[in-house]
Amino acid sequence: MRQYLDLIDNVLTDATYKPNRTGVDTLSSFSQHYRIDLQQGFPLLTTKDLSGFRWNSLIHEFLWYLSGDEHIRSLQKETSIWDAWADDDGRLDTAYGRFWRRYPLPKDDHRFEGETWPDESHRWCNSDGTFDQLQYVIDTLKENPHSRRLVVNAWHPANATVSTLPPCHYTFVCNVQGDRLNCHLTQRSGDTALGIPFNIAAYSLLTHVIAQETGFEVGTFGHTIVDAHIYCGTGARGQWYGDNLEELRSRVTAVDAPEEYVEVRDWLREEVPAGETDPRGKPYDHVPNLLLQCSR
Ligand code: UFP
Repeated sequence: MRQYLDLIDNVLTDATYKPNRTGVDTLSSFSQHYRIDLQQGFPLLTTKDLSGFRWNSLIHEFLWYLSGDEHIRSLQKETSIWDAWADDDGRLDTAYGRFWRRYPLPKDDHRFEGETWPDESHRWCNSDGTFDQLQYVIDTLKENPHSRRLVVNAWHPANATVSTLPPCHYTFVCNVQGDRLNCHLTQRSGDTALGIPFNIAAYSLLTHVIAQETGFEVGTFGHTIVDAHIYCGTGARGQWYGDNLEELRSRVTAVDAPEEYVEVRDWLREEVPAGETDPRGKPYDHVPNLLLQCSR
């Protein structure tokens, strides 16, 4: 996928050497942006192996986001990717789905006079004093698709100051043009070689799911990465990419093989059976249809 290869090149060209909290230094660049036309196919990169258990993890993590759970107990049965960040009971101090589906509303005595807030009986409020951003976006796409307010925000400023891993991909905006649904993701920090291929796949999947749910064709995925970096040190993280940039460069210029897309899609169709339920026991009805749509 040309856009991703250009992204890597742009990061390397524009980069500043930057130590950071992980102890493995990065080459970092500021404010990278690119767009992918999802009509051209599903952007599953082959520069990073996203097949097999990695795709399985991605799908289950994605379904966990949609469920709105704040803990990872059900997710742990499928993947260990969040284990390091959770406490012994499986609770996380920052969970994307919790903010997507259950963003905290201010308590009564924390509301200023003159401000308008939805009360508990409001259609997108949950009984636990939280707000369902994702449902708001889905309903509004059906009722008022030209709205320019279709924002889902996973960033809570106060939580972010104390969280061990505040959201990287912290806000997305849906936008309709004609009969197509576009999705724009803003990411504060992006590990271009390792994390970004997963982020692209997850948000492309999200765009497919929302488009299917609301009756639109998929459109464009737009992505802005504020700190787009490549780890370049040695040690655990450095080794993932090889210890030198030449190896990374040679890996990212190996352009995708279309057969691999097909292989992963076939695998996907088999692995996520119809009727599977989310942690609250609700069926993921959209998943099998989604897979058919992705495999067109
Ligand atoms: N990171 C990603 N994508 C993600 C995710 C993390 O690229 O979805 F959760 C990377 C970005 C960065 C690190 O290299 O993980 C998070 O560190 P920090 O919080 O210091 O930005």
